[in-house]
Amino acid sequence: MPDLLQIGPATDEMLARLSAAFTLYDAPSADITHVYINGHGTVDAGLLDQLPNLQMIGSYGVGYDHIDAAACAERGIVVTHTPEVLNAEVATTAIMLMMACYRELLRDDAYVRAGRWAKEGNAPLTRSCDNQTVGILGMGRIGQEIARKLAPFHPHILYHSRSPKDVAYEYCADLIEMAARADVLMVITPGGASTHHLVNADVLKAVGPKGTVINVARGSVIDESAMVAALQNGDLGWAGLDVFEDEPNVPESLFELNNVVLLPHVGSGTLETRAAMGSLTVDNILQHLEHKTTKTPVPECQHLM
Ligand code: NAP
Ligand code: 8YV
Repeated sequence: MPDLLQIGPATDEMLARLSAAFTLYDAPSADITHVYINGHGTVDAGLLDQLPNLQMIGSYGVGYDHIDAAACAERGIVVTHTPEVLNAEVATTAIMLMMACYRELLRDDAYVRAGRWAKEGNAPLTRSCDNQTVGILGMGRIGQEIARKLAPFHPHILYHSRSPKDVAYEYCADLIEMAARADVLMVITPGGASTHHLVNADVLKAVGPKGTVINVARGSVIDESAMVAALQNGDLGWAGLDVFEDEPNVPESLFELNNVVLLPHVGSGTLETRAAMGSLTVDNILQHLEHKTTKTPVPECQHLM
């Protein structure tokens, strides 16, 4: 059987399918032809040098900023990811974070648990999620799903990306201008060098004390120190965060703030969606083994198929 390097955990179902076709290893060697990687490991030129016979990498997740895809393509190694199957789940997470911020879900839950309702009366009023101006940074597969799922809340949708898309929402060529107009800035671009600290102190200032930032993209897209400072001093109103710059380490100063909702990178983390991602990841690996083709190569590797 051919040799597969497993980087990070996989479900029992994925492991059963992979081990029926490969011998699985947890360390690199010259005999490895395929790699399975959970979204959180790293594949760089140093690792590729230790895998001279590598043909294909199946990554469990749509974002692949943890893999040097250009270096893989140069060496003829195909990288696959899991687009589309998680759009709906990640969009739900983004909207859930927006609602938790707006309706003070965590504050009011704590209010009831602490017995304050009976002692002090009704909790303070919150803000409505209806009729908000939502600026979506990254109008790709997931950004478009967020816009569609928000429709019952009658938002005015603005979006920013490097180029306009074929959608019915208002394109903003200037990110700061969009941030200034938006009540909520939803961040859903890829990670990596091209988006590093795209949401900087100036963008956060433009969102402002009455505004909310939601990040379900990558922690690297927001200047986290600037965001923490803005949340602490009231220059930014609220933040709903699924992702952080140095996961799983989260700045402890965020734990003391009441104007944040924090999640441990679970945007796609339901049983149903993770099963679909797992199936697609393994389908790609097995299809490559049998036919040298794949279902969902990353853009950098499409010419290799
Ligand atoms: P996608 O379809 O490729 O969409 C990405 C969007 O971002 C496009 O509209 C793209 O438009 C825009 N963009 C890319 N670079 C940009 C830049 N430098 N400045 C402004 N806009 C930029 O990707 P997707 O499937 O929606 O996924 C997006 C990302 O979500 C993934 O890469 C991943 O990092 C993250 N994600 C997170 C979770 C989670 O669990 N929290 C789950 C899934 C995905 P232009 O190319 O025109 O700029
Ligand atoms: C996963 C993700 O958490 O798809 C992505 O880009 O960030 C998430 O869906 C991750 O890939 C699984 O470890």
